[in-house]
Amino acid sequence: MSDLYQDPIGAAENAAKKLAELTGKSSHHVALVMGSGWGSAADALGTPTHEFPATDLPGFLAPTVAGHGGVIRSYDLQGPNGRIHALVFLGRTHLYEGKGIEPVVHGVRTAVKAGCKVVVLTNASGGVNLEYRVGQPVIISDHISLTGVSPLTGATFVDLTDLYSKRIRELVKKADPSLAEGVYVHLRGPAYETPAEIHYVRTIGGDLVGMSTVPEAIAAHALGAEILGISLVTNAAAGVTGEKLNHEEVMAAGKAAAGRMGELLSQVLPQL
Ligand code: 8IG
Repeated sequence: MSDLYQDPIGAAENAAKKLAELTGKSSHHVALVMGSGWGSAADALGTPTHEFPATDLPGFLAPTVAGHGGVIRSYDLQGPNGRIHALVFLGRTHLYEGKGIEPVVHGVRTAVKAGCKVVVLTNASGGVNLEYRVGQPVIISDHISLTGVSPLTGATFVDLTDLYSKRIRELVKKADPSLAEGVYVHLRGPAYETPAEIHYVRTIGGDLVGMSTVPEAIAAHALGAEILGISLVTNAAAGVTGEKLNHEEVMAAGKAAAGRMGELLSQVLPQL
């Protein structure tokens, strides 16, 4: 059995093999990672064929944050070109948990090794762009990484020009033309930013701030997957309103918008 830290790709292959055993599906086609508060959006996909704790697969850590489930579901969805197998992760591992980068990207690597050609990454974020409102979903058009951490090592010079697939973004905007697009800026956390840091993020071209998604997008894309990122603005970033930030407010805003997100995902997913 490959060690997650010594041989992360081998570890993902092991997890994919166990996934195939547990679901009886030799491959999956699309993966979805559900961020904070997005859990009930997954319910709009219908009844999963399988559901189990992520820790049933090798290499997955037990979750540490309230509302970050650590559950894996497999769905059979009806698409225009037949039935597709969708793999859904409820909850993810974050860099701020302090376990290093490998557990953060193990889920998406497992998904790609299980056959997923498309990975949908959802998250909750702070709105930096002054036009954004709490509860608004934003399609991620690009990102800026401010963590100094990459999931890749060695001479892995991956092109990130079209990291957040233009093709898929156009499909999503066709389904909901009211959706905005924005640049997601990744910070390690777990502290939220200072108002000065948010001013800096806005100055360098950021629209959203958050603590996830970027390493997963890079790791999945490096293995050949196409990426869609959708961010739900659950609070105004520090200094935008003068209000303080709290985790409960974030979870509540996520829950409130889950219905709209669920509809969007169930409409778009089968087409991917
Ligand atoms: I939800 O304001 C959520 N996640 N870094 N800043 C950062 N991450 C976040 C925020 C925020 N809101």
